[in-house]
Amino acid sequence: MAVTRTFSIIKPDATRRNQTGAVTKMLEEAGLRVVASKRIQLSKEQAEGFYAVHKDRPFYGELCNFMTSGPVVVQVLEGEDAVKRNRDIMGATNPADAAPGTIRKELAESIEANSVHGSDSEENAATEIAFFFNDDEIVG
Ligand code: YYY
Ligand code: MG
Repeated sequence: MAVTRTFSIIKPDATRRNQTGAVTKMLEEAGLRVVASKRIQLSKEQAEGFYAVHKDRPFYGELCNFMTSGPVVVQVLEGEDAVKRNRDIMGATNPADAAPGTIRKELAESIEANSVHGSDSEENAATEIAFFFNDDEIVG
């Protein structure tokens, strides 16, 4: 299995609860290395652009509002099979369905305020990393 990269967001519910470290610790304990990280306030345009794939879904407007409701931490994670490894430690989209020990089960509030984003494919990971980071901001 190759060392690859994925893109993660620590969402506003988690930054509000001061759980940036708790989330990052779970990512690191799952074998992922943070090779880029910055705390930012998303603009409405950034949130809408980032989640454009969901623009026809009923939750799109609320999701974009939520993602701009407070600071987020955008991160590039590196590790063996990083996309899948991150999705596994994140848990199911709805915390109520997430397995014990996953970030969403242990920390998240609701299906919307679910603490973390993670890329769902290597192709999307590359696109999402480029949305927020220049190459010189990523130090492996
Ligand atoms: O990749 P993941 O975050 O697990 O779920 P997606 O289906 O890509 O949805 C993105 C995001 O949208 C989800 O993390 C919360 C929100 N959302 C929602 O608020 N209500 C839904 N019924 C489905 C998704
Ligand atoms: Mg998704």
